[in-house]
Amino acid sequence: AVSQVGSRLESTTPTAFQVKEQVAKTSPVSSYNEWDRLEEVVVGRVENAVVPPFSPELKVSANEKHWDFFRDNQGRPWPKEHTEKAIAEVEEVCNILTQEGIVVRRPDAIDFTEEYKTPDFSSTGMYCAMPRDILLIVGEEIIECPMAWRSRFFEYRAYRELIKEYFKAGAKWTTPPKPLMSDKLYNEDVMDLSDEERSLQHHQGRHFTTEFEPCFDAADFVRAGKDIFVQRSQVTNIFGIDWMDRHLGDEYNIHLLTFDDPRPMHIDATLMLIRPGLVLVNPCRGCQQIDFFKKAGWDIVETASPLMPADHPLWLGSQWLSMNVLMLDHDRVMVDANELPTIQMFEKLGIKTVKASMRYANSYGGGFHCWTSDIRRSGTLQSYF
Ligand code: DAV
Repeated sequence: AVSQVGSRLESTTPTAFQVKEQVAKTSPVSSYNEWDRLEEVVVGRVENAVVPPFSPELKVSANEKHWDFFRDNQGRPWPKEHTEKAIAEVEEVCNILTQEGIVVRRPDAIDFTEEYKTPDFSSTGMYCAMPRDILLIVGEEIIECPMAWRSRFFEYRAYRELIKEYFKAGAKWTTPPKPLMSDKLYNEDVMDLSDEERSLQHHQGRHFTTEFEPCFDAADFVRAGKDIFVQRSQVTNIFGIDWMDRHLGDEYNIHLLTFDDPRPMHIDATLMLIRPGLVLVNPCRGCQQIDFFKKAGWDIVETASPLMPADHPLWLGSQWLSMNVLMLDHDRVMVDANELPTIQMFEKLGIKTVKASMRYANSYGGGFHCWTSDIRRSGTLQSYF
């Protein structure tokens, strides 16, 4: 069928066979873990970002002290001065990465204010600041994750120009089933529970998202070659994890981790894989399966205390973004210039620190790891366990 289609094309259009020839043998997308030498990375944007609706999914994730902010500002641009400072910080991050010889790509700052309506819900958008949430890179494949927040339903539009380009150059491109996001995906009452009660229900298998349909954010997964770790969070359900497990097949092992965390959303301020044999953990969010790493001979290091000032507006995310670092290779880490204890911790571990300030960028819910998605790292698929 392919050659028939090709033969009907205009002579100026490449035939299917020629298209295949043009595809590079090596994909521009190739990343199997969190630590091999970084060659190309997508860095998010907060330009045109909009405060998401004050919805149940937001309440269950954002600290209660910011609820008034969200109630008052939903659907509007985030505070201008703060956003300008965040933009400047992220520009500096891009400059540093470029100086390190890493190719930096950016999503399109599309309009997020427009209201959209599907048969199941309506919403306004949010931003394209956190590529780590939406783009899951497994080897040569880009997976556009079916995220659970209604305000993020159309976020993929900001990345489509980039993804099409990567596909044309040889990458594999997958979009898992899009969730309907009807009310059936959410246990709304979970947002009103105390942290204790929410944690209890979480460990008993009842969460903010139901098992109505698959949903997952890329940032709930961390990759160690053939072993991929994931948590069941407010935005990633078991249905979604099963989808990923079956999709990736026998070549990969998906391991489900559980943590003591009343608001689990994204694993990368809870457990971070630094390099083969070294896992960084959040001392306040115990991991119930940490023996898996111990038995494999890995060193488990508790991250240093964060220095984020209590009065700094962290609308999304927590002070633990201090451990949300980006490995440039086995021996170099990008870390917040303000987080001295974390810097000293890495230096003691023999890992050189590349420093930049992300305080204002942190306010939108992410550190270096969240704000980026590695497109290409050197190295191949390996087993580390
Ligand atoms: O745990 O502070 C970090 C992940 C955001 N993408 C937290 C949230």
